[in-house]
Amino acid sequence: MRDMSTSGDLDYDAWLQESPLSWELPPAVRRLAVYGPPEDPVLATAEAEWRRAVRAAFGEEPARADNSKEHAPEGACIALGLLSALPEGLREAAQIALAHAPSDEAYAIVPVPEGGAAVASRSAAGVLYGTFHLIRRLRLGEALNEACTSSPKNAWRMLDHWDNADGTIERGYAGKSLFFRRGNIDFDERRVADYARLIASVGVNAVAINNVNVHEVETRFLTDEYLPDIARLADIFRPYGIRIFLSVNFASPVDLGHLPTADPLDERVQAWWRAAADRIYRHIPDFGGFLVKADSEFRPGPFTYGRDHADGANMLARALAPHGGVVIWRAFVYNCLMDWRDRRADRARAAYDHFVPLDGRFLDNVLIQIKNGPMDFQVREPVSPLFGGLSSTNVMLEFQITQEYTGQQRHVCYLAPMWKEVLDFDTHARGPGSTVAEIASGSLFGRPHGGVAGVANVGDDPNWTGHSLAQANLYAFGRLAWDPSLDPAEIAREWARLTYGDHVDVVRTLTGILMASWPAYEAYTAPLGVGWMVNPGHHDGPNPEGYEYSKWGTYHYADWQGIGVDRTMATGTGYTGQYHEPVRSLYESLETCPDELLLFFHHVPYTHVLHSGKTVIQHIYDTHYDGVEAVAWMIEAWRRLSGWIDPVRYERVLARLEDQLLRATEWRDVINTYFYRKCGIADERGRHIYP
Ligand code: GCV
Repeated sequence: MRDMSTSGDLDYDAWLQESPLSWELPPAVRRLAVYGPPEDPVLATAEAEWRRAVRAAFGEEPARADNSKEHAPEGACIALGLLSALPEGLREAAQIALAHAPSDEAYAIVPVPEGGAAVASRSAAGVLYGTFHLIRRLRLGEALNEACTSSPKNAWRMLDHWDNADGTIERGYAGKSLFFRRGNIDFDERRVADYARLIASVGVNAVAINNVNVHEVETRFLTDEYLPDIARLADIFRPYGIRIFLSVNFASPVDLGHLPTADPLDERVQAWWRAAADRIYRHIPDFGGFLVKADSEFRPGPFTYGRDHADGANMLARALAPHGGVVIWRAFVYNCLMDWRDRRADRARAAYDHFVPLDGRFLDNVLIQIKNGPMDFQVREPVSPLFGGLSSTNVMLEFQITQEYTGQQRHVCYLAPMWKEVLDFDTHARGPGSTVAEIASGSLFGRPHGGVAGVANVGDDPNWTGHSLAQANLYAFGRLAWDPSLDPAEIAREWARLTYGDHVDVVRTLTGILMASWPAYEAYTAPLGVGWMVNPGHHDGPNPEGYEYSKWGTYHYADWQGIGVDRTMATGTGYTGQYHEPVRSLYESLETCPDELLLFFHHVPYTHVLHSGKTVIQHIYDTHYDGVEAVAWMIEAWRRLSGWIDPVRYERVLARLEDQLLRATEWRDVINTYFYRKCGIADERGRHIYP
């Protein structure tokens, strides 16, 4: 493979840029002491990463400082080490700093008495995360020795790849798979290792390598034919503290094992899965476990045998338990053969209706993975009521980093502000403060497992993510999964500084574009929470009735008088009843329902007046013009950076933004015309809406 990091394409290094720094090499950085078993691969990665960062920044590597356990290092230095291996003087300070850190992956940075800083953790992975934090500080010109402790809020911080064995990626917008080609596990080791370091640098510790839609070839990943190669992938991820998962086909005992059934209560089936798990762990001793999409969108599952999701998940969990593995079972279960004529049927209700009755029945090594909203990663949805609906079950929050419904990486759409709203959302499940962040992590209900997963947005494009600015989403995902209290604008600033350097206008402009991008995308696409106005299949571009009369349960019911789905308990599908009070009443009432979700919860006339004071129809017209103007502003702002950004990245982003303007204009005109034709109400500002 082309060595991209030295070919002038700075996008390849993403937020781990290697340009020289303009300031003097600080004395402490000249020396490095490492404490812990030299054979530990993760500790070795921490050391290698620090050396690499110092060499890139200052042109020379640190010398080895004395690392005897007997006494603290003499003189200023950087120290990296396991708490148990640190010398007395450093250990005490680090011990105090880590005393209340709940996770073994937590790290502390403490000053070294004679100058410099020590990164310490109870685990090698923690040392690695702390080292990457120190590298951030180094690149940002911040004090290295400022004391801090950081503990991940979520035990699992996971990326789900929807990669297929043939090399395609379902909903992928950045090229082909990093792991598979032409039906084989076939990868560029260097590229996978570079990916591992990128995601480890933001705290990711698990990767599911294949699509939840498991086809024929991927079903065979559980066999000796494929496992040796999968083990080679695991070997690359391991030194970065990352465990791998496989998505599995629930019908594998039939498809692979030639059993007559995949019934989870059948002993032959149970034995088959036990043998499969034993085989996997022989190849990959730290294998994470299975990710399962069952009884969803035509995937096989326990329903075929009259069993439920708890029966299915627990059977797999029992097979993995002796090895310390977990089952991540998806809650994305709904009837995808619905009848649009039935206004009482509601896909939004499905996950809650299926899983709440099973609460308490899942084993401790099962996590139910729940999409952030009740539908499917739309630009605006309410939070799934399953958060707070389940209290005796481990859950995991699923975001979609890949921009299926949010611009397919042709539009810039920085998703961290949306994710932050989800994480901060108060479900009131245990009274005020019962946020999704507290639930997903497991803390609110005292669950043994929890986490956040994101559907990966990367492929083999030279810049990883197709749109260079979509790298910010990958970065922000990791940062928020580690610490949901972070501010998305701050993350954007940090990403911009690390990725594009510290020029004040560059940072301000990039942060401004990112922060404006989700609101802009929402403004020129599907209004007021209604969603789904996309072309069926590929989900790109405007098509207001693309999903209206389909079987997928995705309707907006626009007619000549009004639009929206009545999901109230009083007159609609009753979906609002799945929330705890006071959220339930907030959404139930037209008076209190927030504008941005109005059409998700209510069917209203176009003349309905929003809290903003505008009618629904005028809001639709105005936001569609505003959204396009926001993109025009982004282009202007970006152009002003010409000369301040290297030409490759500058032109690449400019081309995407210019294309986005055309696409946004298309959205505006199709949507505005659609509604104008429906209701015949003119734009009060007299702009040209195509008849
Ligand atoms: C992987 C949506 C997407 C599918 C995806 C599915 C899921 O329906 O369009 O591509 O399948 O969600 O999350 O399972």
